[in-house]
Amino acid sequence: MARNKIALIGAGQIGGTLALLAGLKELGDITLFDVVDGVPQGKALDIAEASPVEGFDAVLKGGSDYSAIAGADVVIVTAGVPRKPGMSRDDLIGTNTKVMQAVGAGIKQYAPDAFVICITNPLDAMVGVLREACGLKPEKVVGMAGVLDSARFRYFLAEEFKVSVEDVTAFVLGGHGDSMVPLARYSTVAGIPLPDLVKMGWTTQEKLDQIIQRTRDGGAEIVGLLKTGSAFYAPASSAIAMAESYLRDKRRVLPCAAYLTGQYGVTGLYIGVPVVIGANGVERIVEVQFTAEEKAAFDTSVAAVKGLVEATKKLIAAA
Ligand code: A3D
Repeated sequence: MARNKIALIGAGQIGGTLALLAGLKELGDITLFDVVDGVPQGKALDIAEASPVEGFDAVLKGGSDYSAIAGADVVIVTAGVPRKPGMSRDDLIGTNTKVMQAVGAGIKQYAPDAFVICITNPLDAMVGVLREACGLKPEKVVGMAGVLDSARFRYFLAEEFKVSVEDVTAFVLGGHGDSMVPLARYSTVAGIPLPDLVKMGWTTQEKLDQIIQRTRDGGAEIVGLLKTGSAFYAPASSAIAMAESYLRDKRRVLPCAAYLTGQYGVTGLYIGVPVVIGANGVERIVEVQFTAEEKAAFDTSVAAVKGLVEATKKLIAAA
C-alpha cells in the first residue's frame, strides 16, 4: 500500500517543525515547498538524515515548483509572513492575501483531492481566501487555530491545578484573535466543569479570568519573547493533530475554523467551532447552546472576522 503524501506549503519555522513531526509520527511521505529555493530542499534533507536515528521511514523532498505537491493527500499551508513585536495578526493581511491566492492556484492544479489545513494569519480571513482560490469543497479546507488556542488554555489550567495536561479539556470558539471566546462552562478537569472547580475551591474566579486573558494573548506572549517571529512548535503540533485525524479517520472532535452555512446563525464565513474530522474532512459541525453572555462574545468575534474578510475582498478587487 502506498504511503500517504503530506505537502507543506511554506518551509519556514512552522513548516520545518511540521515536517519533523509528520516524520516522527510516520504519517507518510513529506514534501516541503517554498518560494525561497534551497530552504525546502535543505530542511527535507536534514530531517531525512534524522530518520535513521529516530527510526522512521519516509521519503522527504523539497521544491520550489508547485508540481512538487502533486497528488498530496494533505496540504498544510504556512506560506506568508508571521508577526513581529508590536504587530497584530491583522497587519499581515496585505501580503498574505496575495500569497493565499497563489497557493490556492497551486493546490487547484496539483492537489485537488487533498484535505487542506491553513495556518497562515490572520487565520479566519486567510482560510476563506485560500478556499476560494483553490475551489475545493468547504469540508476539505479548514483553518488551524482552535486546537492551539485550547492547548494553551489547557496548559495554563493544568499548571494552575497541578494536574496532568491530559486530564484537562478546553473549549475555545470564535475567531483566532483578541476576540476569541474560551468557554469555561465547557472546559473541564476529568469532566468537572471549571465553574464547579471554582465552587470546590480549586481556583478563584479572578485567577480563572486571568488565565482566560492569558490564553487570548497567548500568541502575543510568544512574539514578545522571541522578537523575531511567532510561535511554531505548538502551532505545528496542533495542525498535525488535525492531519492525523483525517488520515487515520479518527473522527476527533477538534475546534477548527470551519465554513459555516447557518450554524450559530452564521452563513458563508469561516469561524472557529468544534468539528468532527474524519476521512471525509469536516464530517460534522458541533453546535452547542450559548448563554446570553457567551452569545454576545461570539457575535463580537464574528463581527471582527467579518471586518477582516471585507478588507481582503477590497484588496482582491483593487488588485
Ligand atoms: P516563517 O518562518 O516566516 O515561514 C513562512 C514561509 O513562507 C517562509 O519560508 C517564506 O519563504 C514562505 N513563503 C512566503 N511567500 C510564499 C509563497 N508565495 N509561497 C510559498 N511560500 C512562501 O513563518 P512561520 O512558519 O513562523 O509562520 C507562518 C504563518 O503562520 C504566519 O502567517 C503566522 O502568522 C502564522 N501562524 C498562525 C498561527 C495560528 O494559530 C493560526 C500560529 C502561529 C503562526
